[in-house]
Amino acid sequence: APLDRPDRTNPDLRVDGARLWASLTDMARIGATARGGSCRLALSDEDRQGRDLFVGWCRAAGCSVTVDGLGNIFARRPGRENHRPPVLIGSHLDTQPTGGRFDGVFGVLAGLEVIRTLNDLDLTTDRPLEVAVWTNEEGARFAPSMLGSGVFAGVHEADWALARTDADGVSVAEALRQTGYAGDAPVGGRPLHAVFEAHIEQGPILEAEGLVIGAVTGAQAQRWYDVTLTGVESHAGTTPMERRRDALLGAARLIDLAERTARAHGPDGRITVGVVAVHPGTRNVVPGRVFLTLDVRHPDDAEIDAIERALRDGLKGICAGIGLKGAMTPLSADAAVTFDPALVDSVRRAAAGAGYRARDMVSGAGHDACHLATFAPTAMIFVPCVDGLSHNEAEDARPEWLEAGATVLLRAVLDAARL
Ligand code: HGY
Ligand code: MN
Ligand code: MN
Ligand code: MN
Repeated sequence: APLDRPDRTNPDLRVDGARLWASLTDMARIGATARGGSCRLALSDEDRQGRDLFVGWCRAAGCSVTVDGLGNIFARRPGRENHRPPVLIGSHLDTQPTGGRFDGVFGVLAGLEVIRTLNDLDLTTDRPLEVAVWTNEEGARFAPSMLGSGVFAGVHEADWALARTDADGVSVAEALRQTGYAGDAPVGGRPLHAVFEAHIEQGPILEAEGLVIGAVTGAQAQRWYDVTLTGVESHAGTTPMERRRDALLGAARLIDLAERTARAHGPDGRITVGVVAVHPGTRNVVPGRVFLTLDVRHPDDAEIDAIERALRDGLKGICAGIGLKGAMTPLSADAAVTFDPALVDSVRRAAAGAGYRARDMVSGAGHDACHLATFAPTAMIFVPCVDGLSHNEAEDARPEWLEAGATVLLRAVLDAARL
């Protein structure tokens, strides 16, 4: 029934937490892993099934759905003035291979829950609303991460992104065709009035402080590099240690240097080597070539520059010491983000109006919202996750946390959608 005061001060204005939880449970059945997590790699058949499920739900909720050239999905709910730029709620449905049931999915389905709640209230907003699913946020199948939102926001060129390939050489363009999500809508270039992304914190702070809402003021800088170390393959039995040009020894020294460099720039410096490929990879050949990845994070751009210098200089020294050739190639570099202060404040007020204590915080994880923030006023809403664990099949969140986050999202969106 329509609320007489459907604004953020109305204590009764909240989403249907049970319906949100049921949708998350239905989505989690797609790509469910034996250990209770999710595996829906970007533009895989599981991702296609999840996308199809979401699109069906949006159509059933009265939305029109468009797909752009990067496979980004936009479910649109008309307002009174549809010529005006929309308020957009977005996140991602793709997961890590051993991902959880909430990372990304919560933000997408919280957006759908906002639409469903407005339908229940028979409430028409002034501005149109859109719920977006951004392609390849995780960067697990195709690198770099946040690819679809990056092209939409003008951070990456569409052709470069479409040509990115996975480990089997399948391109983004080919995977879009295979899944039927090679849309014809132009990518980006259209104004958005305001952007919100609700997400689990993927860290321990909110739960440790007994809080349910984080008003995210920004996100840390992150850079991805490809590293190749080249030495000489040789016989494990006949090559004396002092004559070896062992690429894997070089990699081991670089990984140790990365650990020490992150700590030297602590407590916020973080460096991860997630992928190591050894060539030829047999037991009795001294490795001639190693490929590895570096994921470098720090809240401060100057610090991340210093970390990069330390890694480059260190790599040179390691290679000189063993007689290797080393190459460290930047793949993506996202500066530290500051979200829109007015929208962040509307998140704080929406939380207060709904009766939740909130705290400001900076995101340790990267999000699609980070790219969108370079394009339009953007803010994020965090809810806790159990033990702060994420990018793990045991990722968990309590229904009441998710209901709170979606209720705050509803209120902040209503605020932003009002003329
Ligand atoms: O890597 C990240 O920070 C994000 O979770 N994809
Ligand atoms: Mn995510
Ligand atoms: Mn993630
Ligand atoms: Mn995100």
